[in-house]
Amino acid sequence: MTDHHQTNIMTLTRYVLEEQRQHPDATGDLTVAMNSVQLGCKFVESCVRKARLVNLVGLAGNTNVQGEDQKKLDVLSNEMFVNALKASGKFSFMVSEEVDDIIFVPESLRGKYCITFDPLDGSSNIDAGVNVGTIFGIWRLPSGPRATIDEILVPGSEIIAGGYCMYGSSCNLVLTFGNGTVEGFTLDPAIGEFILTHPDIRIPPKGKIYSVNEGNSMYWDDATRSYFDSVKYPSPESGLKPYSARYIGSMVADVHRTLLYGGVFAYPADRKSRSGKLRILYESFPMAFIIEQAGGRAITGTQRVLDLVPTHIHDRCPVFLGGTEEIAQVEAAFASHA
Ligand code: AHM
Ligand code: MG
Repeated sequence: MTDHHQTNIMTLTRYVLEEQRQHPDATGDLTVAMNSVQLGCKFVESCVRKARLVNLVGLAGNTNVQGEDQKKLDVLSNEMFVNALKASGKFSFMVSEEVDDIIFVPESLRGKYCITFDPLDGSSNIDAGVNVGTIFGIWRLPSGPRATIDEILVPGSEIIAGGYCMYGSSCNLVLTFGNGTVEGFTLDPAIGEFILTHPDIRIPPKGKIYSVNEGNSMYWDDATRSYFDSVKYPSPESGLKPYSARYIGSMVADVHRTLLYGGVFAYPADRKSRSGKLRILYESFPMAFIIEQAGGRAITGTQRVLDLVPTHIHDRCPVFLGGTEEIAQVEAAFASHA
């Protein structure tokens, strides 16, 4: 009889453990830290799946069956992440999109890392059942439990791990530790484990899709306009076909597609939003890190995203990310309009 069950599976926890064993001074701290991230993602995944039903129940007066006020999903997701991350004992402080101030961990639970995260990115899409996601970045704090926020207001290239989890038709977690590989895991709901399904993801150097909120185009600068014109109206001599447009409006989903299929995703600066929309510490940096580790590039138009140094925890920056050929063209457009 043939056994159709795979019995030697690479779970996310096993992957992180094996990754850590490569380092002679590894303590297992990152494995524990990542377990708390995984828990947060599984919790959000289960909430996203139930959101509709829970809301329907909540319609009778906006309270749930226990008579408590319904919490919005982004607030709930944030609380879950904060509690799980604190309990791991591996982080000294964290930055969440949902919280204005730095979140300090009680002294007895501090560790050597900092984590920045957006617990439920794209949450405005949730009522339409569109993909949403969690984005996170992890920093090593040179002063450990005594670290101050200055230790993460450094160039993005100092980040040690970046990842996102997409709550879509399946639940996918994509992760890199900066060793030149990006791995994709899929949640197996039957056993509650993330399984390695997309090993060593490489972004194609050139793709066929552009992804940007075209509704902002009347505010774009000339460089941005000329780049997007060039992908839509290739010169007849080039023999190239125009790119296809895809814009979900959920960064995790738009970046995930760009990573797998190639092309360019952008949230540029414009006359209305001088620094674009995306937040440096928990949106731009982790995504730029992942894209670079997968062989692509991420720039603001004129500068590498990972060379930026934020001054405030919620700072924003313009982002163009994608395959090397697309980003070279973006760079050329900005250079010729400088
Ligand atoms: P959010 O963090 O408030 O959800 O906003 C971030 C989201 C990204 O997921 C997405 O790329 C972008 O906002 C879409 O913005 P817009 O609707 O302006 O195109
Ligand atoms: Mg966000």
